[in-house]
Amino acid sequence: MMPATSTEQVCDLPQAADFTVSNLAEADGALRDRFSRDGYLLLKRAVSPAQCDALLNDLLGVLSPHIGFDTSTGTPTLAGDPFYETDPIWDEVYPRVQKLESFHRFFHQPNMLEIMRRIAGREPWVYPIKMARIATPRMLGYETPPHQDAYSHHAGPTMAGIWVALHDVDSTMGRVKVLPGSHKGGVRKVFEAQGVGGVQCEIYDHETLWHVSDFEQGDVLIFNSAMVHRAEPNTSDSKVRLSVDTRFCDYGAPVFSTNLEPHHGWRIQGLNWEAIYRDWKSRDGQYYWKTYPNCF
Ligand SMILES: O=C(O)CCC(=O)C(=O)O
Repeated sequence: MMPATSTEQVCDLPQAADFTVSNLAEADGALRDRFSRDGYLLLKRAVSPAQCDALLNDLLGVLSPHIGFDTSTGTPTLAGDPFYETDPIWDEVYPRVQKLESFHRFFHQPNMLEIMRRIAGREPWVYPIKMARIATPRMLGYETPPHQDAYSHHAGPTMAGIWVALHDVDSTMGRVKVLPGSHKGGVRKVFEAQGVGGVQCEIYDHETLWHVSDFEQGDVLIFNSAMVHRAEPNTSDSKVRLSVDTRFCDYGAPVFSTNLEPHHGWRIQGLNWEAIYRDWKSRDGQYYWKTYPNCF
């Protein structure tokens, strides 16, 4: 099957079905079988509103005045100019996001670790790199292109992505979507592309059916390291999508060194662990990754 090598070919054939829905009340075996079949799991409302709101409020605190919150819709809103990863406004606010203790601790809470443990069936190790996504409107063409995390994180097969919607996300707000089953063909060639990450992977001609739905607050998307996923453009007038994600693997699996650095620490001066940890209330868990036995 010939790959489609341009963004146009990828975007011209959009077909979508709803995500297959999973939830934490299901048996571990059923969740693992579906994860292995589809390459992803959408766990509905797996994180409590209280946990989501606590982090959302902290994020909104450091994103002010660029992003506010519409209490009537429960949606973050853009207050000024739009921006995307690496723009000057993003570079101004992102170090403040990265310095939030609650942001780094979010995926280490017991219920989050339990979700990862249940899906992997093994003791999980949470990558130090933590990402916050700020998808603003009026940045069409800069959304995350189709990619596989196995490439971007130099990761092996037990690595998975875990992504959490901190508020409801409707179809105008730049939802994340997945190409079910695409993890089965291994790691693909990549091409330069505009948007977060700067590369997109091959999409084959027959791969036209994406899975996507609106997210509710607390929905968790878990994806296999080789599963192709992307973001839709944010076509709303002023709504902003805020979500957080990281990666995890079986404890002891090889982890590439860049995953031990703060997200964008490689290009934003002074964005290092020392600065991130400086004002935390507790030192617990700081530098936890230093004792990981298998980095390369
Ligand atoms: O949330 C997004 O826009 C992108 C998420 C993503 O692609 C990822 O976590 O790898």
